[in-house]
Amino acid sequence: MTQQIYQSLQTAKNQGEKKFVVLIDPDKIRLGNMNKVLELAVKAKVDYFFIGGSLIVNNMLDQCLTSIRERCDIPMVLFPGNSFQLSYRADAILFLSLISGRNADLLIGKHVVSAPYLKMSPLEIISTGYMLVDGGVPTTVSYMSNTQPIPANKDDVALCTAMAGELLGLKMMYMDAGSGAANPVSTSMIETVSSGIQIPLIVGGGIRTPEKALANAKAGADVIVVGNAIEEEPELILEMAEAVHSIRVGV
Ligand code: 1GP
Repeated sequence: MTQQIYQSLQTAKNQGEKKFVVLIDPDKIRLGNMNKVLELAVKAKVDYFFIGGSLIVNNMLDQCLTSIRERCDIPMVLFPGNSFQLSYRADAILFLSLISGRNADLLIGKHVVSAPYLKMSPLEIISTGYMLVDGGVPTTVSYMSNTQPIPANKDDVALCTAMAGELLGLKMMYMDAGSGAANPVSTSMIETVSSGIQIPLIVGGGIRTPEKALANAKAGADVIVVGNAIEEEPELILEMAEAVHSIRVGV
């Protein structure tokens, strides 16, 4: 199994470059919007697509992956909300452990069930510590996972959680305020966590403006993920990608 995507993330981190990711939820994206999003993503040099959602009710995952691949080469990374959201048509999968919560099933249980399938798959598997941070509104993820997010002002709790995940051998951290969060993860929490870990840090949830995307990247996020805002206004892709890609730390 190659580690192409992970290696490219690590190289970018070492060089102080930032990556911009568009989250596509196969349940929510409208077909008309999808074509527009893909066209703009190519133009904006979006680095990756994350594909997933906490429910996926319409069984469109395979179709969504196929239609993206027909139109562009941007790598597709599964961001699964549950163990049914697997497909060999993607390039990689975030093998998520919900380390902000204390639900054993989402820390290791589901992983035991899906491990044999993943071992056989051609997917690049990237073990990722998933940290839900309170975004001001109850999110689908916190309800479905039956876990409490990390309080938004507890930077130290987030830091210790991320450090523990790194020490356990997880290869990336994903701090997420949840899709459609009213309050995205604060720059202060991003600074605190990024300064305490060496692995790539992904940040998403409730990012609605290029300014916030830029501020997060400056604060230490290596990868910025945006979903909702782009579903509503696809043109935002251009400005957001430009803002994130404009950063070269140490140059
Ligand atoms: C959610 O981080 C992602 O898991 C993206 O959130 O849809 O609010 O951009 P938004």
